[in-house]
Amino acid sequence: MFTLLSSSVNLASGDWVGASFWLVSIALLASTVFFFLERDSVDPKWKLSLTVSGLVTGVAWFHYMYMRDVWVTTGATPTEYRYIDWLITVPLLIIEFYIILRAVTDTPSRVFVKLLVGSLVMLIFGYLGESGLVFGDPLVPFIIGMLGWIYIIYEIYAGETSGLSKSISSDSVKSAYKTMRNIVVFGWAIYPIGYYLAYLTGSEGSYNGATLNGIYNLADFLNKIFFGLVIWSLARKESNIK
Ligand SMILES: *C/C=C(C)/C=C/C=C(C)/C=C/C1=C(C)CCCC1(C)C
Repeated sequence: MFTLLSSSVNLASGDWVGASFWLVSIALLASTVFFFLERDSVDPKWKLSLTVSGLVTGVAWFHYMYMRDVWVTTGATPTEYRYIDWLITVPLLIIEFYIILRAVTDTPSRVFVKLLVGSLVMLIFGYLGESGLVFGDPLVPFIIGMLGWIYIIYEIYAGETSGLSKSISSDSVKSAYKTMRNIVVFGWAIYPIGYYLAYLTGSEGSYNGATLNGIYNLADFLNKIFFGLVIWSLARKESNIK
């Protein structure tokens, strides 16, 4: 399956972006194993959340194996790998809100649909901007993508999703919900900042693939692994595991 594993190209010393690909890929693999093993010891009610956390890190690990290999070989990595990964992992992260709310209160499925639509607008326009398809300049698709993200933030802080979260009675579920939505604001903000720095700061041609990949890698560590750990910690507390 992985011709990659037998690749003759190695990480060059001083290649910090390559090193970050390496670090994050191994951490994603370890997290995937961890979330699936831990799933056995929590209450049935929380198993689905841990399954989804493990899928997020597992899907990302798979893509990192490819991105890392292309990076060390060519010093670049296709935008497509990134966005195919996000297209799967972002909806999986967003569904965690729905799963957690559903575990504690009556939650209509439109809550998930709304968050999904926000994520798709954000990702589709982000991709159109980075790939240069359809739009001539990267600013307009960036702004539309930002609106998708802002809509998600509105939903989880003030919209229907937030309204449902008010009926959470358990303190640990309440605090996990708050941490998760803070991650969607502060952790997720790293991506548009990376986009801005890579595409919007200077004249055309100022695109910096090293900065962008380094920033996206850091962001993925936080938003996939740390996010999963917040859910894992919640599931343990709610299952009365010390
Ligand atoms: C695991 C991967 C995650 C959590 C990826 C999240 C990606 C974003 C929050 C991307 C956001 C963007 C905007 C808000 C504007 C347009 C450009 C994007 C796609 C980088």
